[in-house]
Amino acid sequence: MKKLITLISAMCVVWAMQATDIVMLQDFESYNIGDSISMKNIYGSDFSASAVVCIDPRDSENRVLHINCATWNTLVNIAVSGVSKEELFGENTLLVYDLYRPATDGNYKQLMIYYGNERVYIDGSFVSQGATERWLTKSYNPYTPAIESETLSIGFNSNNCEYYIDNVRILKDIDFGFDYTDKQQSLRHYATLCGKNIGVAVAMSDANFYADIEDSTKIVTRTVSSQFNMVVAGNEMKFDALQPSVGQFDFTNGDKLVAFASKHGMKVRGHTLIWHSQLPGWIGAGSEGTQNNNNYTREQLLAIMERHITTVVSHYKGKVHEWDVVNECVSDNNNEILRPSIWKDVIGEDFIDSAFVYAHRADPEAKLYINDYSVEFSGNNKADRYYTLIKKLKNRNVPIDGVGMQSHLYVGSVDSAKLDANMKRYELLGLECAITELDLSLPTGQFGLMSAYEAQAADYRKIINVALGNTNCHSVLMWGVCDAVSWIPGFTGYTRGEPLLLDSFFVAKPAYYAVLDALKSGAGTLAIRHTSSPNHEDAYTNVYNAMGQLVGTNMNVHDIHHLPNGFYIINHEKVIIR
Ligand code: 9MR
Repeated sequence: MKKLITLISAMCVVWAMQATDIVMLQDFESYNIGDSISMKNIYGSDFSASAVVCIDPRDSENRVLHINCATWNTLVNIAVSGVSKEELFGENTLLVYDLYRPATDGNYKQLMIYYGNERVYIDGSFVSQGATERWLTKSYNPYTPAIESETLSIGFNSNNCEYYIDNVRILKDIDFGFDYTDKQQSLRHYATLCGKNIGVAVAMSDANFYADIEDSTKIVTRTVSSQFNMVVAGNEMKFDALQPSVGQFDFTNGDKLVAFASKHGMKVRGHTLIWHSQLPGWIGAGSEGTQNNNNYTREQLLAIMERHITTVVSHYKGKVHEWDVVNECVSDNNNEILRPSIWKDVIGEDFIDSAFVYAHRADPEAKLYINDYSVEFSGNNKADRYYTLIKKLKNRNVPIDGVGMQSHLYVGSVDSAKLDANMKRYELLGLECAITELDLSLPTGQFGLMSAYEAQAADYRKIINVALGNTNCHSVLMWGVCDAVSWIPGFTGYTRGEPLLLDSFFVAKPAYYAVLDALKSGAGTLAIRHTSSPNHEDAYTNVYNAMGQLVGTNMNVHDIHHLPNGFYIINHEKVIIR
């Protein structure tokens, strides 16, 4: 419980969390050490498991529940009192608990939450439960059950797991800081007005996104669809996900994402066709992507590449707007251009040319991108080697349309002038640019400090402003919908985190308002005619001229493109069309 009080007070010095009610269902403090909590098997079968109150492995003054489970489908029963079903499962309610896993606990398993006999939450798949040997806060927006019950059952679907839980609680009537139902309060609205794509990456393990994908009332789905006009799969369109066995393609999750995007009038970015990482085991490239365990020849590997790209890009033809064709091919070693990989080492440097040609043949309309990290700022060694490589590709007529800058950045590291110069040099080559995986992380020591969130907001604003100022930059995508799902904490050994626009409970941070404000100002001053492929679905109402006379009703970006040059008022914003 002590941890939670610290957490709440940390949140209160920040932004809107004060308005949210927190109801503790169980913190285990009223139990004696050694007390058992009942468990159940969801099928009523015999089970082998125990749930015993014990001392927190990290804090001798705190009591927590220790669960050992040897059988599948076996959950812990948590009594629910003083909270109605409506409060527990409201649209703006999150069920939250703290989870601690010892080093020996198996990682991939499936979380299930039952309310009485009805399942109200299940992980979309057997997914990673995050780091071991530290407390992690998990939050969920469960399904509304048809039944009444007094028991919530929580557990992991695995036949071998050990974990601790604490502070099972609900956050109700969450004040997200913005109104999801008002489209004029959305990033998407103003980005569309600016002719830009504002996107987000969603993954299988993200707040149940893929399981909730058809339920527009869920916090995660309505956040993604109301705030963004572009979406990219965090992992589900990578080589290992799409072709797990040789010649066997699995488009299940990719198709779900495409259907979601189409339903909500969003574009899809495809990520990624050829990469040294997240390759299926059958390629035999090993964990570093550099081995050739099957001794493929250049011709064989080219055939594998051609088959994968052709099948995937043809499957998504007309549905995936742009592809990261080659990902992270530039070396982190200043003395070489390309990183070692099975593709580069066996095929040769022209694997890049071939990948782009195969993709272009499969969908000539799709925009084809190269994509990499640490390539954002002109003058940086890797950024300059990336530029040299791309210039050569362009000079030999490789069908490349755009340059992806991943932008996994630290707060305080954004140099607007260098980012701007970088985008401009690509414009001179006739190439588009996109900020493809934006996150701006803070050191853990700065979590909770308003000054840190303001510095983060300032960096987000800088990036949006550079994107708005460069007509060849059409898209900015965030690498994750909220801080809880970011890859940064795990990747940095929990030394950095909180890099996104929304906090772990989907509440808007200063960074969100900075991006909204930058897009709003951009919508007021940008030359709308320069937009690329507007989202026609986003209709606007009335357009007035500078004299205040109505010149059009129910206009969308497409109609606005055809207005004569001049000064207009669109949705209460000043807009110059030139
Ligand atoms: O966000 C992805 C994370 O869930 C995966 O574990 C990780 C494995 O490599 O890939 C992450 O996404 C990466 C992206 O595909 C390419 N650029 C770096 C991203 C962060 O690692």
